[in-house]
Amino acid sequence: MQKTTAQAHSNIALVKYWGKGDEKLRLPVNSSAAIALDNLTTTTTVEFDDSLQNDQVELVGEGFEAGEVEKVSKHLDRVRSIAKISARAKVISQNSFPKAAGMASSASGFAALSLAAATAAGLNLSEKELSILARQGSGSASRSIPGGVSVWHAGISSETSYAEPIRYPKEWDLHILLVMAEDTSAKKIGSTEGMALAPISPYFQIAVTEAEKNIEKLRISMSKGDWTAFGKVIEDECFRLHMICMTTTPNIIYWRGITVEVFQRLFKLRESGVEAFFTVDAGPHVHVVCQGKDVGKVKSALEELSGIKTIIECGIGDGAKVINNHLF
Ligand code: 2P0
Repeated sequence: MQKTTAQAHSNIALVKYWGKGDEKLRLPVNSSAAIALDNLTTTTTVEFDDSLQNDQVELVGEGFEAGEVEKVSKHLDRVRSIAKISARAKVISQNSFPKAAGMASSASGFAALSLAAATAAGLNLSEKELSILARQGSGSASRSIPGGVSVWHAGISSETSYAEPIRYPKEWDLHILLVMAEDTSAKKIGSTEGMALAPISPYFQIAVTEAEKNIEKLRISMSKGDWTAFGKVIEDECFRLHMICMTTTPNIIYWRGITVEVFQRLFKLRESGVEAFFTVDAGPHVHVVCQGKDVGKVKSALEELSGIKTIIECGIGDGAKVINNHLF
């Protein structure tokens, strides 16, 4: 068994995962689609060692909370079970972005952990098998295995619920601006907890049906190179997710004032012919999806607003990969 290090990127959903049909296997109620973000990366080194009594898990510079260590150990159990080994592991992980900033680290985290642990355990899993494995650690991690632009098929079983890359028009030169809000004061209800409440919404079933339609619309817009239609799907999906959240009990509003101000500024920018689109996950920050040629104009427009902490510019990230630079 060899010490292995893997790297994976976070991803932003264009068609959202928000609800599980099977909690234990992490089977989603609908398919979803996402873009991997090249500047948001997790690097993880894993080594199985027969002399260890317990798994040793560390997140460089930040530390894990107790529940998170347990989740990592449970994920290592999945790998041990496939590889038929019992050795405990040393795991050190590092994010290129601060966890406390409220950006999704579970997607890149479980994707990197899956590849590093599987390889360290002597397994040679296919991309599909790795996506299935990563999904069980954290749903969105399934999409960080292929990277690029990917679709996670909801499936009807563990073996049929995985992500694969889909083609997108390269000439769009897709860029994602992660607009970080200063105001993060909203009550913290994490994604796992928030999505467990989703079926309470009276609109939930309709929303699930809409998500599958939106996957198709997204595919069609990309195959036709129809940027405006692509953007309409992204923004409809943002509202679909937040409509579910706002109509559960308790009602959840992840947005802050600045979140809506960014929407309004992008609407205004559209009047001048610059089409940039927004999407928001379980927090106040906005991901702006735009074409490379428009990055400067979008940034200048957003810089007029107060209440933005910082803007992180990302291109499209590649899939999870093994690298040679170990963290220990
Ligand atoms: C997504 N999110 O599609 C959605 C949209 C956040 C908002 O997937 O419970 O950490 O570990 O499977 O993957 C974040 O939730 O949830 C997420 P679990 P996960 O990206």
